[in-house]
Amino acid sequence: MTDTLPTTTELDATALLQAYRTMRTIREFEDRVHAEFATGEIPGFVHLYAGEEASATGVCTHLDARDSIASTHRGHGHCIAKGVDVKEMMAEIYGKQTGSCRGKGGSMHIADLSKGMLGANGIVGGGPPLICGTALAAKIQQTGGVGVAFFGDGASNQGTTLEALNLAAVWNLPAVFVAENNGYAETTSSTWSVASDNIADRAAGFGMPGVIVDGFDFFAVHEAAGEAVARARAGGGPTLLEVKFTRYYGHFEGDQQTYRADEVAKARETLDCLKRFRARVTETGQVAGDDLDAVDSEVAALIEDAVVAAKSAPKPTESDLQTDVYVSY
Ligand SMILES: Cc1ncc(C[n+]2csc(CCOP(=O)(O)OP(=O)(O)O)c2C)c(N)n1
Repeated sequence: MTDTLPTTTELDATALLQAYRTMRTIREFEDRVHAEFATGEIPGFVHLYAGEEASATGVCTHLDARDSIASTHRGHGHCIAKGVDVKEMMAEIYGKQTGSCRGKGGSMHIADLSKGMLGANGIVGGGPPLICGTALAAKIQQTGGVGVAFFGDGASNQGTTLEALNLAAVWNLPAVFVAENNGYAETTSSTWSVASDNIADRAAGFGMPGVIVDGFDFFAVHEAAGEAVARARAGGGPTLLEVKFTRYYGHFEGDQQTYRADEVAKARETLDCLKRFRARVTETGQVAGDDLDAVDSEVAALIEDAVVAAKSAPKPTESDLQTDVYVSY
């Protein structure tokens, strides 16, 4: 939680720009979906990830094609960080045929198995057990792959999550459990619902390392996640990371947020992960401000294109209801 210079010195300018591009893409995507949702054109429930970009990005920077992630109902950031096509994601959110799941999943069920993205998930606590499955498969097949489960503070109280932590430890799985503690499960404060000061403290009960990270600091997340992923790949077993931050929007789009006060404005102003990243890399001379500005423009154009394409794409037809119902193995 300190503001010291990055110890993750292996990130060169190209890698730093890529990390910034990912975080900026998530932010732009989320801000745009927020605005578009208000027009009434987007069907279904939408839960936004803005403010939490450093977590998905800091973790997924360490992952490659061997690795898989399981997400939550707040899954857009995880998808983008794992490389799911942004245009397909936007089309999916609009419920269109060109979407990642042909418009039949929507925001809460975007999945792309070809990218190791097992799916956003409407079931709170649904991701951790899935990751035990992929991590076990990776271990048995000796692929060197790692499974990463993202889940919220609310999900940390689900039996499924606690069982998954136990199994992962018992089976010594190549897994990383990332508890994204944004302070609330819907309207319930984690200070009220989590029976320990920190979710990471629970790791001791499973005999695995538990690490608390400042979720507004990309470098802190990147460093902690790097250690956890490396340990998992080397056969050292699972880690529980707790990433703490504030979500910028309501629990879902349309949430009146009567349960919280001015913490969001303060976080946006003083803690924001993109502002902190920009300040750090420009102050150290690692990346020029102009290069970051160029990424901003490139990302803005990408999101604009994605929205235009999504709006004009066809909806699924009645016969599409009969496809993708069963999966053959
Ligand atoms: C098994 C299950 N129980 C309850 C719900 C309803 N629900 C949806 S989101 C949510 C809160 C989740 O909070 P948290 O895990 O902290 O994630 P966050 O929304 O803060 O990212 C709940 C209770 C659900 N979708 N699934």
